[in-house]
Order: sequence, then structure tokens, then C-alpha cells
Amino acid sequence: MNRLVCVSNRLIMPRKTAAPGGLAVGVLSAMKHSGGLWFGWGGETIDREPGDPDLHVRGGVTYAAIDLRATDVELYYNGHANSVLWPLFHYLLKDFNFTREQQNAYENVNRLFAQKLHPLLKRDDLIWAHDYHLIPLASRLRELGVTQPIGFFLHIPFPHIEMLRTLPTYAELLRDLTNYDVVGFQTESDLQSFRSCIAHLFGADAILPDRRMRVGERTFVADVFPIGVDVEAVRKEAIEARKTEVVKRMVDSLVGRKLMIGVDRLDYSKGLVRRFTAYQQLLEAFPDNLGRITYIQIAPLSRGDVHAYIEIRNALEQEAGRTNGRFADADWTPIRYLNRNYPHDTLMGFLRASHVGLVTPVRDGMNLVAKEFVASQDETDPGVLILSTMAGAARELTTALLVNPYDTLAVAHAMQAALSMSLPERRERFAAMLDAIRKNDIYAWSRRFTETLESVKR
Ligand code: ADQ
Repeated sequence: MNRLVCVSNRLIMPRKTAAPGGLAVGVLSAMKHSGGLWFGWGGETIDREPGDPDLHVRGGVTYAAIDLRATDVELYYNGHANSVLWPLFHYLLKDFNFTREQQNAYENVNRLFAQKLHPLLKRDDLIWAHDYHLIPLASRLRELGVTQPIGFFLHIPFPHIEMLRTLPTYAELLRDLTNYDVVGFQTESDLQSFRSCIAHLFGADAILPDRRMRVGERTFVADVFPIGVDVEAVRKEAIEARKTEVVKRMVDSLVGRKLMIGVDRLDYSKGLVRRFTAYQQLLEAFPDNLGRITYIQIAPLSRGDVHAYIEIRNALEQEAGRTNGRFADADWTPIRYLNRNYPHDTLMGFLRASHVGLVTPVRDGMNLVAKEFVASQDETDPGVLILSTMAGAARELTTALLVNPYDTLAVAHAMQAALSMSLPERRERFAAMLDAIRKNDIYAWSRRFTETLESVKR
């Protein structure tokens, strides 16, 4: 069996105190049988040229962490990756801030990744790069003579050509993607968008049957690999956490009120301000809920050094304050907005204790919280998921209450429907969703991707 080499912007080292998140579970499950190497930025910044990676071996996996210069992190990570590609790929041009300086830093960091990774590679390796930070990686590795199969998985949406061509360097970005052997997306519509881009730049002849494409001499696979969660692990985590002091105290504090919950990274793509507005409209339109429900929103600041994230934090504080100011009573706070982090298992316990899960991004590659909400529920008395049609997860979780997050009044009505839904209907909707996430869990995702990469080699 070939060794798998995963490359991601951030290297996620296993810690005893925290359960690994989606990406780490998928990557590590793929490495379980054949061992592997995981290469990425360790999170440290320095003010000199980065040296060779630090190597650590744990559980059969070698972790190779490199440092990055602080200026590169600012221009490459906060800059080109998170202030150009992230907003563009999420169709949110208001926060799109292209500069050549950032683009150059992005290119340089990808070259650095390739140079530091190259000496660690073996002849039979399969290489799997993750996400929008590393689009040029295959091109830089090919320049160094790497001929091993290289796959790429995009965790976020891929935009249609009419959006992508806003980027002055879009043609380079597309050429870079053609240097991979497998390019993977979350949904069919992301793949369709990619097709629109390839056909625009290279002509319709570049699209071959069987999810293959040909550009010049190169033939590669472009396919859909929807990411999932470790369903049984989340179920177990949720059941266990429900018994812990922290979750019990939260439930006690509700004094019998129904709980609606949102768990997101604080990001403008997650539709949080509109979600708060929808909640206000619920309280206005259905005053019977006053004093009877609580909405907890957990959203720690994830990219505090990007200006747009500070703005959204301020907007949310204002909205939450306005709602609480208007509707709160001496013994009731309508919204509890928590700007802090909780361990994953505690979050799963919170999800299990909730009657309604709110996942209303304005655009999202997949959204694993939606799948975790389903996995965490008690099948005898499951909660209801309200899910945006703009999240990749809506393609699979078709029995959630699907909403357009821009139609806040409709979201308010969905909240009311969820709060009053009968047990048989909740069970029926839940059973279909549990089936869907079991069929396509995190293990199936990583298996399918690595098998596709292996088949390219053959
Ligand atoms: P993200 O946008 O980071 O990921 P998402 O899929 O919602 O988000 O969550 C990923 C993981 O982070 C989940 O395990 C979730 O529990 C955890 N998480 C989310 N909010 C949290 C919080 N407030 N505190 C602690 N943990 C939290 C990107 C894409 C998504 C895609 C994933 C995986 O933007 O669309 O689903 O990658 O491919």
C-alpha cells in the first residue's frame, strides 16, 4: 500500500484534551492502515527564513511542521487566502480585497511548502493537498520533478466562471488546478462551476466523459466527494457529554424552556446577523414564545486579525443587545451570545440537549455542524434541524427544514414550525438524515478520495 502524504495550511497535532475536528479525523483515518506523513504550518511565526520542518511521530503518523514568517502569514494567510479567495469563493465580493503583494506572498508560501516537502517524499507516495490555501502546490511540486499522484480537495464552495474571473489571476489559479491528478469538490454544483471555468479557459473539448478533463497533455479527474463526520463517535461523545457537569448546568439554567442553538466559527459566511434578525421576527410574530424559549449562539472569533471579522463581531453584539433589550424579562434572556470556545464533546452535548439546530449560512462548502447536530440527537426524541439551502449539507440532509437565509421572515416561520413539530414528524425527518450521514461518513469520504487517487496511478 502507498504511503499517504497530506498537506494542509495548518498542521493539526493530536492533543489528549481535544477530540480532532473533521479534517483531522478524515486525514488520520486515511492514514490508519498505510501510515503517513502530514505536512503543514505548525502555527508559529518567526522573523527570519523558515528552516527545515520539525518532525514528530505519533501513532504511526509523521507530523512535519514548518514555521512561517510573520509578514507571510499576514499577506498569504490573512491576505490572499482569507481576504481574497475566501470571500470570492463564497460569492461575497464586499470583503474581496485583492493586491499583487498578497498574491505574491501566496505564491511564495506555496513554493516554500513545495521546497520543504520535496525532500521528505518517497517514490510511491500519494499526495493529498487540502483547501484554498494550497491551490498552486501541485504546480510548484511538478517544477521540482514530482511525478507522484497529487490530489486536491476544496473544503469551501467553488465559484462559477462569472464570479471567479473577478480575480485578476484566475487563469493562473485554474492552470494550477490542472496540475493535480484528482480535484475534489463538496457538491455537484461546485463541480459544475469548475466545469464552467475549465470550458471558458480551455474550451468545451477539455471536458471529457466520466468526470475527467484534459488540458494539453494532462488528463485528470474532477469529481464530488462530500465530506462527512464520524457519526458513531459524535453520537457517543454527545451521550457522554450530556451527563457532564457543564452540560447539565446549561440545561438546568433553561428551567424547562426549549433550546435553539447555533454553533459556528464567527464568520460572515455563516449568516449570523440575519439569523439574529430572524429570531427577533419570531418573537414579534409569535409572542407565545416570549419567556418560553432560549437561543444560545456559540461563535468564537476565528480570524481576529482580519478586519471584516471584527466588524461582524460588533454587528452581532449590537443585534443581540437590541433583542435582549427589547424582549428580556427579569428572569429571561432571549439570546445568549457566547463569544468563546468549548471543547468539541461539550458542544456535542449542547447539541443533544437542543430542540432546534440553526444552521443558516449564506454560503457554505458543506457545514459539518449540520451533520453533527443530526448525529448527536436522541433518536427517541430528536430535535429539528433548520438548514440553509446555501450549505453543501442541504444536498444530503433533504428532510431538514430547508430555508433561504436571506428570507428572514421565512426563517422565523421555520423556527416556529420546528418548535411545534410533532414527535412522529421529527422522528421521520431525523431517521432519513441519520441514514444519509451514516452512508457518507468521514471514513467513506477519505476512502473514496484516496482510492480515486490510487486509481489514477494505475
Ligand atoms: P468551517 O467553515 O470551519 O469549515 P464547519 O464545517 O461548520 O466549518 O465546522 C467544522 C468543524 O468545526 C466542526 O467539527 C464543528 O463542530 C467545529 N466548530 C464549528 N464552530 C465551532 C465553535 N464555535 N467552537 C468549536 N468548534 C466549532 C470548512 C468549510 C465547511 C466544511 C468544512 C469541512 O467552510 O463548509 O464543512 O471545512 O470540509
